[in-house]
Amino acid sequence: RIGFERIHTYEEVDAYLDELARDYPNVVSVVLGGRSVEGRPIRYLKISTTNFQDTSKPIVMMQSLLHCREWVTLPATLYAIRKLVVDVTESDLVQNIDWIILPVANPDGYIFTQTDRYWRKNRATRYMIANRCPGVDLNRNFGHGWGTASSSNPCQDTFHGAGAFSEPESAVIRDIILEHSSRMALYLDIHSFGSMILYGYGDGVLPPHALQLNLVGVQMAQAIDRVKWPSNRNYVVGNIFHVLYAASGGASDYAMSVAAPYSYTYELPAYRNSAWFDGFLVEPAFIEQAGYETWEGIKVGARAAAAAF
Ligand code: 0X9
Ligand code: ZN
Repeated sequence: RIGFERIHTYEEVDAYLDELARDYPNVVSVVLGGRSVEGRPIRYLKISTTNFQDTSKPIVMMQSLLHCREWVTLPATLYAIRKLVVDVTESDLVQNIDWIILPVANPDGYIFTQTDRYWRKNRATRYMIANRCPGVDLNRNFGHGWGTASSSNPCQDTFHGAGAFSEPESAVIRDIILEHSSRMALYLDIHSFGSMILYGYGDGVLPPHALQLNLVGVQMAQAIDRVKWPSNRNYVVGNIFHVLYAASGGASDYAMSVAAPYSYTYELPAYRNSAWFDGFLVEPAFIEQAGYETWEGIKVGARAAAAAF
């Protein structure tokens, strides 16, 4: 069983996926998408009342821990899984939508953060210089605009790798998106921190449906803000380039460019009390709250994207 009293390990999450598939065989299946640089399984859940056979249904996909130090993103996806499978209070979400949920997108990095808490990238060693500077920023390694607003220096936190999808971790996600491209209604890449809901593209170019994207983004943000941790600020919604910075090769940009009309990067808040200054560190008392309030936004996005599908 998985609770929200602490943030769980890769091994615990992996075992939990099997447990869910065993306990809820009619709605949950576990899929091995591929393996990380260090050979760890990258596994995701398919949640569906029709075993993904009803191709008229929209799909919502979400993932967390692409950036492995952003720990609070994991309980956010685990909370969504719980509300879709274990503690179902709004059954339309599972009846009308098929879900793909990938909780640990960067398993090597996540394990590395148990000892080096601020690691962001994967653990690729093939770009190292004089045995230093491993790792590719997986959120600069996707195929939309690859290499245009990212670093070619392996020692940087935004190092983009040898080419689009040079890393197995991003290739796994690409393959899932492409396999389901015709049905992908909403794609959510969950990051932290900053209390933002961002959409593409990372070079500031807006897609034709940008006003719709912004509208649904604001609706999600308002739903979260209504129940948010009181001392946290309201969410900011906008194009990544215009509200944050230029960034190429992002997962959500790629998903929007090939599949999902609604595609966002969530930047969850920094959950901390006054004595807590680092937004990547998560106070245990806020873990369940993070899941609860993020789920309010996800529901709104899922229903809007499904209605437009
Ligand atoms: O820089 C990033 O990868 C994300 N911010 S973070 O602080 N979690 O590193 C924002 C990425 C948003 N990218 C696109 N929508 N393209
Ligand atoms: Zn991130």
